[in-house]
Amino acid sequence: MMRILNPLRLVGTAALLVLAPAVELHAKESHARRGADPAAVKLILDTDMSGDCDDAGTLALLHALADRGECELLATIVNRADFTKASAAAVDAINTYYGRPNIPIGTDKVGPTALQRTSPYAAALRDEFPHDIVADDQAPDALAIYRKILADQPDASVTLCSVGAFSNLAELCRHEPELVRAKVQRLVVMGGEFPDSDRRETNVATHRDAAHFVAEHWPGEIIWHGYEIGDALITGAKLKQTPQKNPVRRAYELRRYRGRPSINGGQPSYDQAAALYAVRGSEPAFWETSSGGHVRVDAEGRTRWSTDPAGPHRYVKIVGPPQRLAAAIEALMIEPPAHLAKE
Ligand SMILES: [Ca+2]
Repeated sequence: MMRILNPLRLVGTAALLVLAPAVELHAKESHARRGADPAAVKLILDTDMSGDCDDAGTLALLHALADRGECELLATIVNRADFTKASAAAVDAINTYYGRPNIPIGTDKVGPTALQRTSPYAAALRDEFPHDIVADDQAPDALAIYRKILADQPDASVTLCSVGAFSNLAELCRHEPELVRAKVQRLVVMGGEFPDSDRRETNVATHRDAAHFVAEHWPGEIIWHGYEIGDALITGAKLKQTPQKNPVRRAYELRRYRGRPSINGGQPSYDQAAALYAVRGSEPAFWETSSGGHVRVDAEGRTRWSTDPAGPHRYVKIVGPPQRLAAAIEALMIEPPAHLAKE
């Protein structure tokens, strides 16, 4: 599978880092469980921890990858804060369960413009599990956290993974384009549907203007994971094997999918797919990544793909049976936190 390159970023020393071969991503897997790996992917997750519980499953997956030394969670940023104002608390509860209670958390203050709702699980995670962060509207600002975290990192070293609305990314892109250009190696987003779509995918439609702005102005590479990827990946039922004190399990108990709790049979893994790709890259066993192009967001919130070899965008397709990829994702979602295994 070809390595994804963005010509916009092939400048100065950054080019050497961007050109690191994809095979190195696989080498990281052989380093699994050796502890902190200096080559770990430096990751910031931007999540709408409120509606679908795949955000909770995604954070579980990322903590498992962090436990394996494959990634370092620099920050967990919240977008699309819900009416319970408990999204940051839900994130903090999961981070705390996995032994990382001090990962910086920021929340969006320039939020979505549509499809607001009340989370079926965020308030429960806030009320039932240890955490120490305040309500979403009182929590640190997402843009301030982005500024601080990115400024502290080496050039071209940070991967961003967005699995919700584009609100924070648009603010970052609007106010700090040079910081993004300098520090961000890659942006992986869950959003849209590819190559063609006749419907409005939620992450795009929730804040259409933000998604449009990011698609037009993001100063670097974007890998798009469309709706159709995660829709084929059913996970979550095996969370029943994890302890009751696992807040991710609780989220899957409370969020309903097709008239039943998500934990009873699982539900799609839109966000886990993007996060796995963000950390491990385009593993040939699982992914095919398109050639370059442009994603455009139309006035209705639909995504449109156009091929352009010099374009900064690519989209992803699943290779092989989705069940195989789903099994790999679910295994990471239920992996016991390393700090508890030592007890
Ligand atoms: Ca999400």
